Amino acid sequence: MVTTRALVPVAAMAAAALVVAAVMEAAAAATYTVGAPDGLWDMQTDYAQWVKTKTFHPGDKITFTYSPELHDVVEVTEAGYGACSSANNISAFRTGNDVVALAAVGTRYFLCGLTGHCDSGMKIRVDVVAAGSSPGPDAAGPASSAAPPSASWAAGSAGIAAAAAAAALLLQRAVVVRPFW
Ligand SMILES: *[C@@H]1O[C@H](CO)[C@@H](O)[C@H](O)[C@H]1NC(C)=O
Ligand SMILES: [Cu+2]
Repeated sequence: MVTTRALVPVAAMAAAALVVAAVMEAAAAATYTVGAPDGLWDMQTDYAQWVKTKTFHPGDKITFTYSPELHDVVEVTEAGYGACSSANNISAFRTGNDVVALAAVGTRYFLCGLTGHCDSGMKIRVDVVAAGSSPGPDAAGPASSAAPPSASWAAGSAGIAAAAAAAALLLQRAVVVRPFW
């Protein structure tokens, strides 16, 4: 049936559109409050542990929330991070609610510039990975407002396959019932 064949590309396009929508949903930007929910930007939080529960993608943001009388935020190089030195910093913030955009893939380093704080562990290394990259084995973290990308992707993929199959079936039925539309 010629009409059915003509509709196959339409079904394929519908399925493709659903896949595109799912990819965009999976890539939706997230904002993470550093240290939350158990801590913030403070002297107690284990940031190496905290980042393990997250996967950061380009477009995400991190927010440093703290009292500006007690702390600040300094973005530094890897060397500055290792040495706890803000001397050659990349940028510095001290509003108490500093939002930093993670625009590109790469590693970002932040520390508190107040004397002794970085040495006490108030430093964080943030690895920003390409969208679609799966998180590491430790990444199944608790209490993130955003669902883990791998989980949402798996759920989304299953839903898309079902939706695409349903769309294709509906299109075929439409041809049988109304051959001349
Ligand atoms: C950042 O570096 C500049 C020099 O480039 C320096 O003047 C400034 O004090 C540094 N900021 C902090 C918070 O250390
Ligand atoms: Cu501090």
